[in-house]
Amino acid sequence: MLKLCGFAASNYYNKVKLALLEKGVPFEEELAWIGETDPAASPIGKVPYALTDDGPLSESTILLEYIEAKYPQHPLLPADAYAAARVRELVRYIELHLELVARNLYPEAFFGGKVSEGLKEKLRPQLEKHIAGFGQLAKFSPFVAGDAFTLADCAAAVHLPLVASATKIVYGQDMLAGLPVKDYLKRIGERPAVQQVNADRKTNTEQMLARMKAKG
Ligand SMILES: N[C@@H](CCC(=O)N[C@@H](CS)C(=O)NCC(=O)O)C(=O)O
Repeated sequence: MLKLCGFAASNYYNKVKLALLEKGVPFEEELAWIGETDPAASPIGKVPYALTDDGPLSESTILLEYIEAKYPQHPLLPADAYAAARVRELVRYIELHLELVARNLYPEAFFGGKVSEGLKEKLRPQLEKHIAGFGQLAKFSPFVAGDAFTLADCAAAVHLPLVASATKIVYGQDMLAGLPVKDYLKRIGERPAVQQVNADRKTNTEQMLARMKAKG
């Protein structure tokens, strides 16, 4: 059985967990904090990674693609090549152009650290541009890529809340507020799989913060 390794406070871990739950693929979870990962499975120590019957695998989007190919039930990519590419495009925008840029703000937004004014100034126009670009692609009708729940929703459900709250805390403005993200998150938050991911995330985030505090 597929073993998903990492910790449930991680948005990248949760992206994969959400896909597994939505597809109804049986899996186990193995807790691995940063610094406790298996170097044979995750060569640069990132989570998530998976231990599969075929072997180890890292990188969340690669895991999604593997799971999709291996377990075709409840597909999270359209059969049509172009429609599937549009879903992948959204995943890439959400991650590379939104989350990875906003991630620079997390030390100050979530972990009691400070981000330099220079960096904040630099990131803000990037985020504005990237969010506008994402807004051009995203449908929210009712799902990110259109009328079906796809891999783009697995990414959106876990990353968009972080982008919204990090920008709100650091810049005093939720930079996603111009898009129908709040309603969307509320809507998909009604799905049992999303509820499970969010409940586990809350519990694990408390554990993570307690561990960080204990370590100092
Ligand atoms: N591109 C990676 C990103 C994963 C990632 O950044 N995970 C974070 C936790 S949310 C992590 O492992 N951070 C520790 C590190 O980068 O050393 C993926 O999609 O799996």
